[in-house]
This record gives sequence, C-alpha cells and structure tokens, in this order.
Amino acid sequence: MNNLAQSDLNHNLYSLLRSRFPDDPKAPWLMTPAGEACCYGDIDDTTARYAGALQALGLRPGDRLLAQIDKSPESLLLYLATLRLGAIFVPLNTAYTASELAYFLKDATPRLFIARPDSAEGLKESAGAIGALLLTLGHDGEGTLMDAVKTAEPQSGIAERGPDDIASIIYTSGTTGRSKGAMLSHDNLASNALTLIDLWGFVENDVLLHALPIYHVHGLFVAVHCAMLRGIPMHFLPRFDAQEVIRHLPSVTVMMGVPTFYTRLMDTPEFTWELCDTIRLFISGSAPLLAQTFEAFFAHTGHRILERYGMSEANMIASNPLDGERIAGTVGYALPGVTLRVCDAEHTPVAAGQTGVLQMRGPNVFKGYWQMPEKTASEFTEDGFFVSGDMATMDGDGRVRIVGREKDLVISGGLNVYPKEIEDAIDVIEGVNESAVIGVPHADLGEGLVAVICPLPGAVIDSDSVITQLKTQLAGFKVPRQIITVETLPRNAMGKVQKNVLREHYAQTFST
Ligand code: MLC
Repeated sequence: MNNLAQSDLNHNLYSLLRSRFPDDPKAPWLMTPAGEACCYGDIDDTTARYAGALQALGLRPGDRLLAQIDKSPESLLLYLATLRLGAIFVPLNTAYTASELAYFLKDATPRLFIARPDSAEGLKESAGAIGALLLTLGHDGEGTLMDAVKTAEPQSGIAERGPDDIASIIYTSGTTGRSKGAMLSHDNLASNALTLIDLWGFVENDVLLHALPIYHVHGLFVAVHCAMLRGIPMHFLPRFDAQEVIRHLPSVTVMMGVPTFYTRLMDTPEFTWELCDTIRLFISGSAPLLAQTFEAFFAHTGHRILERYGMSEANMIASNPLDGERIAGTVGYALPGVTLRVCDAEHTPVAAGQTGVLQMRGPNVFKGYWQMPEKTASEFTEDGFFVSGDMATMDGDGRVRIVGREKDLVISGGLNVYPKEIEDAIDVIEGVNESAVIGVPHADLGEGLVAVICPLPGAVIDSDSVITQLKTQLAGFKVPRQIITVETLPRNAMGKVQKNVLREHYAQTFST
C-alpha cells in the first residue's frame, strides 16, 4: 500500500486500538438498538475496505475528511478507517446549517466531505467551491460512500504516523464568533485513553452504554477509545432517549453522559433504583453537574456520579476518583501525567483556595488551532501551559473546583455556545439596534439561552420572526429559547454591556 507501512514504532492510534482487540473474533464491539452486533473480529477487514475506498477517492495521509453524518456503526468505522489511512478526521455537529457548513468547508479545506444523503444536494456548491469531493452516508449505511466501499480494493496496512501527527480536528466555537479547529494528535488521544481506562477501572467484563453524539470528544474519543482499549462492547444508541437508555441499563455496567442525561432520567418514572443494579459507574462531564443533581441522583439510585472535567483542546483533564471521595461541585484531581495550576493574569500561580484561571500542560494538550498560529500562541504561556479560560480554585491537596468562565460562553445541554456569534446574527435583523445573549439556569439544559434585544427607535421586534430567521442560519441549539425586548442594555463606565446584571435580572426566565 502506498506510503503505508507497519512498524512497532507507529504512533497511529488505529494501531494501538487494534493491538487491544480481544482474541475472540466473535467478541461484540457495537450492539445496535435493533439487536444487531458488530464484532471486534470484523473491524480490521471492514476498515481495510473503507480505507481502500477512501484512498481510491484520493484521500492521503494528512488530508482532512470532513464528516457531517448521523451516528451509526458505519460512521464509527469511517472514523477508524480515516485514522488507519493517516488522514485527519473532522466531525461536525449534525445540527449545523448549510451556511455554518460553508465556513467549516472553507476553513478545513477537506479532500473528502461526507454528508447525509438528504442534505447533500444543498451542499454541492460549497463543496465544489473548495474542490472537495462530496459523498453521502445515511443512518442505515446507505449512500455513495458505501457504494465505493463495496467495490473497493482493501488496503490492509496502517499508515505510519509520528506522535505529533494530527489524528483529528475538533471545531470549538470562538469568542469572536469564528470557530477554531483544535488539532489533536495520535499521541494526544492515545495517552488520554490509556490513562482513563486505568483511572476509571475498566475491566474486560464491562459493557458501556453509548448514547452521546460522536461529533465531539466526549462521545467519539472518551467513550469509544475507553471501550476499544479494553475490548468491551458498547450498546450504541443513535441519540439520548431516556426510554431507550432505561431499556438498556440492566445490560450495561458503565454509562457516560452530560448532566442533562441524568436529570432527564430522574424525571422518567420508570427510572428506578433496581434498574441500576448492574451499574458500577455513572460518569458525567461536558457541563457542570449541579450539586443538587449529584445529591438527588444518589438518593434516587445509590450511585455517586463521577464528575470529570475536559475540553476539546485537551480531552480529559481532571476527574473525581474512582475509589476516593467524589465531591459534588468539584471535578477532582488532575489526571496522571497532567499538570494543572491556577494562575493570575500574569500567569503566576495563586495560593491554594484562591480563584484564578486554570492552566494545563500534559500529553493530552492539543497541538494548536488549525491555521491560527497567532491564536494558538496567545493561548499558551511561555512555559507551555494552555490557558483554559475557565476560572477555578485548587485545594491544598490538588482538588479542583470550576467556579466560572473568563470567556463569554454558555454551555447548553453539554454544547458550547459563544454569545458573540448569536449576537452578530441578531444584530443584522431588521429593526434591531443591538443585542446581548446570555445563559441563565435551565432545569433541563443546565443553561438556556436568552436574547435581550434593544430595537431601533420606533421598531417593533417580533420574537417568533427573530427565532425563525435565526433558525435558517444557526444550528438549533444556538437559537435562544427566549427573546426579551428592552429599551437599553445596562453598561458599565467603559461602555461595556454588563452581562452579569442581565444574568441576575433574567435568572428566573425558565423557572416555572
Ligand atoms: C438539542 N437542542 C438543544 C440542544 N440539543 N437546545 C439547546 N441545547 C442543546 N444541547 C434543541 C434542538 O435544536 C431542537 O430544537 C430541540 O432541542 C430538540 O432536539 P433534539 O435533537 O431532539 O434534542 P435532544 O435529543 O433532546 O438533545 C438534547 C441532548 C443533546 C442534551 C440530549 O444535545 C446531547 O446529546 N448533548 C450532548 C452534547 C455533547 O456530547 N457534548 C460533549 C462536548 S465535548 P427545536 O427548536 O428544533 O425543537 C466537551 C468536552 C468534555 O464538552 O469535557 O466532554
């Protein structure tokens, strides 16, 4: 196979994953809700066929493959085949609209763009404009990608990759409204997963319930890599659905989720203490787990949810302990091999218990933002720490508590939203003078988006029309759930909008 070779020194993550496949080829890997199973023994041959197709379509090591596809066994096999070829997997949230996608296509300049069959027609032009080849993959494995796989010559090698070669780019929203692609190397991903399987005590007879989306680090890297490095099966649900989760709970031992999963489960009458009999670990991350959710879940099930902390730029960073005390409102300790410090604005560590910005260094920390060297440089300190933008405290024994955000960011149902992007979209709507988008407490999503809009003199804002217009441009999770019209926005002496005043004022918006 061209440019592909096998070597013990190969840092290709696929090589590591394959080395951990169970000896029994019939060992189940993915189990679908329909009861179908994909086995570990089939992964290598299948990804060789996918890799053959991708290579025949022109994908080479270092090329980007952009994917906006539904969660399915085929989409996971596509990820593995892309790794195997040494190309860079760039997954995108399926909620992104065509206008959002146009940005990602232009920024990532992929060789191949894999889209869902029903959205492909509208994306042809954007793909063509940057010279990307557009193929389709549907949730049942249908589409032109599979047509290519069926006739492909298998490529059974594994591309030689070095430790710093990029395996995946994960787009994160940006404070300026422009999404940044966090470049994660093969070693970033491998080191993190190897740490986690020990830290969280994964054993051969574990079974993972996988209900997360696979376009973010939580579902794609943390969950999938942990399972595959221990060779355990995953119940692979297309999305979170409380009834489906409840149906599968008695046959699993570990579940990973965002806090919304846990609050929704508790709101479902069928979710009982007995249903959790086989579970050894519930893990939560991607958004703050409220102390009241932690306590209520313990009272409901006898389980103390293990809260951990991570971000796209560094995968998993800190975790409450498996065996020690899990304390609500804290994210535990730095992962082995990861150094954390809490610093002031001059990057000097503050005293234990004091608030500052959390900084991190370790094998998990990304290689920078795709094609943004200046942005990358500005987010690292001279001694190589990544400045997270999260405000934190650290106890004398190293236990970390996230207490706020330096950046103007909202986390809704485990998804990051930067208000600037939404404000930019609102401000160009007819009749709008200016706007401020905030996140306020929301029982289901943790934080819900509210847009506070100041109209031009004499103009009247129609909330429904604002929402309808925003939906044509922005993914649904970014569209405010409530629009409030005001005469003026509160400002400080410098003229800056006081979002803290707005957050306080509208804190009860979603309380019933
Ligand atoms: C969907 N909607 C949301 C939303 N998700 N609104 C706000 N916030 C969200 N997160 C909207 C849709 O636009 C739609 O609006 C309506 O809700 C129903 O859509 P749905 O697709 O049926 O939603 P649902 O299935 O209920 O999804 C909610 C959810 C999901 C919380 C289960 O968003 C989810 O799985 N979140 C997990 C995200 C995640 O994996 N994050 C990890 C990031 S990695 P309308 O108006 O059209 O009806 C990371 C690092 C780390 O942060 O540490 O892990």
